Amino acid sequence: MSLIISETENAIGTIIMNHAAKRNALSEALIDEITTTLEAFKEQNIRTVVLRAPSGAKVWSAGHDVSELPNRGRDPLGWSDSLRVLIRAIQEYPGPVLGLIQGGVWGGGCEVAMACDILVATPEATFAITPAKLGVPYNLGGLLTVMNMIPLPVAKEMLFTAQPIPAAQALNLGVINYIKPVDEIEAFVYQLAGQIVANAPLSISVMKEELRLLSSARSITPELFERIQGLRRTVYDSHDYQEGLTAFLEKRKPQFKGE
Ligand code: LCV
Repeated sequence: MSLIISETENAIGTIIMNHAAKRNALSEALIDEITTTLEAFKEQNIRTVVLRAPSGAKVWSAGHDVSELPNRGRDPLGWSDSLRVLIRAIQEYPGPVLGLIQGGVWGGGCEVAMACDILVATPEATFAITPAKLGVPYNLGGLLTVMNMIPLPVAKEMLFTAQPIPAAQALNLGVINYIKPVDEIEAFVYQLAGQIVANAPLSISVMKEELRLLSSARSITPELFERIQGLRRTVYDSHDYQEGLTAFLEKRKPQFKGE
């Protein structure tokens, strides 16, 4: 059974994440279907993509599929991790990806939403960045996505508390472009998409890539990179990382010891 619904109309593609039983947890299987569809959209010269959950969804995405995170001793967010593959597929798609957000957006799902180029959310939508809840050492690229989208004090609050922020606050911060009621959001998003596909696709896709390259341009020395990787390793090698995974899967509160 497919975990997404996809459709195309007038150079606009739609991908509906449709794994309600797991609250659209970003499993390898779900991510494979999304990235495969994005590749197919590229072949069909789809100029703009809408990424969404089914209308009325209470959860847009529950984030990384925790049951697929590796046990301690292995970087859970390495380059080839499926969540990282999906983030890059969205950021590198040669046309704007519009996030139509309804419901809760959790963890890696938040980063997927923030990898989209334009975000429109319903008033009930919330956004939570949750590595601290699980004991996960977020990766550099992921933190850069967060830093590029959210002012540092609020980014730190979201990362350190792992608590959701409401759509209204996300709008005030400029993380999302619009808030629209559930009975208006679809028409609004597709009208926006229509405006985009009426413009020059080459100009837009190159500007999107220029902005991606400029926003990710940071100088970091090999020594600094290795120091950061060493720090992250102390986290994913830790008791607390294992405890975070185990507690989630056992549906209980984790007991973190700081070791
Ligand atoms: C696997 C799940 C998940 C899930 N994985 O429904 O950003 S990082 O670094 O933290 C990164 C590693 C990451 O993204 O980690 C995941 C962060 N996500 C979260 O912390 C959200 C975890 N999920 C929830 O808090 C709840 O599921 C929400 C509030 C999203 C929905 O609550 P609701 O009561 O509607 P359930 O919790 O009953 O979940 C329904 C089924 O989906 C599974 C969950 O285990 C349950 O499966 P069973 O029916 O087999 O028990 N599920 C939910 N999230 N991230 N599986």
